[in-house]
Amino acid sequence: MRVFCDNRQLLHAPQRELHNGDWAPHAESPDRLASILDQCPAEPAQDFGIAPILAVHDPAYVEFLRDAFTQWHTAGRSGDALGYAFPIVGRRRLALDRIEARLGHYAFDASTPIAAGTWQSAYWSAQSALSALQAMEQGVRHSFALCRPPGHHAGRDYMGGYCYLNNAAIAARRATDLGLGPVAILDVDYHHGNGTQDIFAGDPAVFFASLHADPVTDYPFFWGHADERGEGDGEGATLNLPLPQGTKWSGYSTALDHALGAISQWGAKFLVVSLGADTFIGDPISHFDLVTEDYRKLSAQIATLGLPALIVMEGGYAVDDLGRNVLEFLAGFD
Ligand code: SP5
Ligand code: ZN
Repeated sequence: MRVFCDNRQLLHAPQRELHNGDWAPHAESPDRLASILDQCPAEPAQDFGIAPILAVHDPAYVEFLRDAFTQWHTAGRSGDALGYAFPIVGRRRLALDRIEARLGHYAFDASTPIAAGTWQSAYWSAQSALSALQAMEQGVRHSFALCRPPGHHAGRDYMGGYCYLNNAAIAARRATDLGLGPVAILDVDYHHGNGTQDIFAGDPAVFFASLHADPVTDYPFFWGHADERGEGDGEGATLNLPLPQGTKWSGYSTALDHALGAISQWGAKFLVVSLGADTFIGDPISHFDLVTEDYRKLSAQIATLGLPALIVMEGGYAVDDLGRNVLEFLAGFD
């Protein structure tokens, strides 16, 4: 398995996040990468430039990501840039220039601060996904993009859920552009991949299937319900399988069968897996009960599709176990 990761993905080091009305250390720490790199060494990313990022993301949003930290400090603020006012209904495309307004305009939550190295890390995280895709163009069947920061909560023009650029969507879009499709994205992070769903909701060329904690009880609450099935031409190309807290391998595996059946029936030729290891029993912010050995079963079950698979790292916050869980997952493909 080829593995891609860039050192610059370590630069993003947000200090804290809002948790139950108080500050907590930010769960998406650079240590997560070290835990995984300990188990599987990676090759550095190549630079594919900004074009494949702009094939998914709004140019004004990308410019905002690039400038926000500087603008925050120019405005006399200290620490990480974080919004506190979010336009909940019918967001108007106002070209406001106050940094607080921009932070609100381009975010849907307060867990996604912009720190000094955020843009660089997000950029190189996306380049790792593109590098893993290139390895597959050159002939490998499976490759792993060790992305961090993660991406699946980020939409075309918004950040949230620790995510800035949607690495899986950027790779999936490029895969379809290269003629490798039809592409299916299978999201097995504990949280619903609302950004990915939103990006491809109206797109019949990309199937999106997600297994996740029921948004009735879990973040991101407003998306990932079973009745979200895609929009317009993309209707039927979105499949949401919400699962209860406490889900173990047996229940998970049954739902996975359902998702794999749908992907196969839809006629996918290329698979992107959004891999979150926050389904692990020991995860500090999540409530499923998968154990380390289950990750090999999970990938072995996915591999029964027989499709080339690009694996993109998303969440997983039990840092001490993260590397082993990811290694188990990768091993199931061999
Ligand atoms: C990519 C991904 O897994 N994003 C998850 C985002 C979840 N954000 C809100 C969860 C609130 C829990 N806060 C815990 C703080 C512990 N330091
Ligand atoms: Zn997650």
